[in-house]
Amino acid sequence: MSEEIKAPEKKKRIFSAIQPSGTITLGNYVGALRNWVRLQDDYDCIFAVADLHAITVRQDPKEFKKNILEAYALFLACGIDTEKSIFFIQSHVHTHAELAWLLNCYTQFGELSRMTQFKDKSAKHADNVNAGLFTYPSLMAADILLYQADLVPIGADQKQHLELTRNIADRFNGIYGKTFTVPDAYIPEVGARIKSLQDPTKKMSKSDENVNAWVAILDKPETIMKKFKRAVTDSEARVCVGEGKDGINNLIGIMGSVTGKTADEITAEFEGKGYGDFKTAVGEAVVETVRPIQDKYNKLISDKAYLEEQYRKSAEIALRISQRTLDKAKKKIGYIL
Ligand code: ATP
Ligand code: LTN
Repeated sequence: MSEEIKAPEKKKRIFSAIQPSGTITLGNYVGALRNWVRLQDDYDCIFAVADLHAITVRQDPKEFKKNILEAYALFLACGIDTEKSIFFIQSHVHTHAELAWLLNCYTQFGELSRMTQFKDKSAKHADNVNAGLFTYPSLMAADILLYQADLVPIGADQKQHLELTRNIADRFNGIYGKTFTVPDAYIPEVGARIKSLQDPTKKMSKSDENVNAWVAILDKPETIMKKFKRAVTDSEARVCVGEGKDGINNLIGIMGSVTGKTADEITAEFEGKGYGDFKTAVGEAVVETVRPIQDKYNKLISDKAYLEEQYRKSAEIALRISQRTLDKAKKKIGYIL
């Protein structure tokens, strides 16, 4: 009997990106970054720092440059490994801007007008409702479609953009024949949504002007402790999950996400203890989680040559892969290559 020889199964491809629009928060870490690190073994992963997207909102040049490199180094410090994954800076790979232009011509004004992020951000930055803010989703579609990604890990707020990406891909494929893989969203399990420490009905967001609302991965231990001590809670003074206890629910969620403990275990542990003790314990647990990341980050950020080697190497591979898709799309449209 001859044994059947099976070809090794091809790993699915994942693409995701994050904007360097501020300092990376605990919310970004728990909701995105940490999952990306875990996905690296099972998928063929391509990640990017989406710096082209970031200028849809005005950026201070010095601060912006610092944020891009900080995000890159921080991701490496968290465990993104350029031996396993491709991890590049979006503006280093020119195919993104080029495909985005092409896709703009296959995206309808009406579709872009319906995007909630556009409506929210144009209300928030009423003095700078630029065309880039409007066409932001076609650049995001280009990011994804260039790599023929099967899955895109995103937060719930990006679902609408992914839906539009799928529509653009379908439309293009419908006109010219199969050119792009139509990607699926990959949304992590619920419970990973960290809320603002000052208004726990809102998500923790790096662009929140109230610095006490978020904890940055690179915040000093004493700053982290201070922010947790100031966290908004309720007047019941019982550490347990409950309705109307958004602040405590959030702190329990944070504690659970950094220690792996369940809400019941946490409740049992803090039975009879006050909120002050609990806040201190959550702060300490977060400090312990970020400590090794910060140590690694500090080493990386002082070695600019190493960082450059990593992002240049990844950009080169990303360019090679994405150029194939771009050429394919251009050929189908009728361009002379
Ligand atoms: P901004 O304030 O600039 O909108 P943000 O902090 O809300 O930034 P995004 O850049 O929109 O973050 O998101 C990056 C990734 O982090 C997304 O995958 C998103 O789902 C995830 N993320 C952001 N905030 C949280 C949060 N509070 N809890 C869990 N995941 C989050
Ligand atoms: N819009 C996303 C960041 C982003 C992205 C992407 C995510 C840019 N390009 C491609 C997934 C795939 C955000 O603001 N979180």
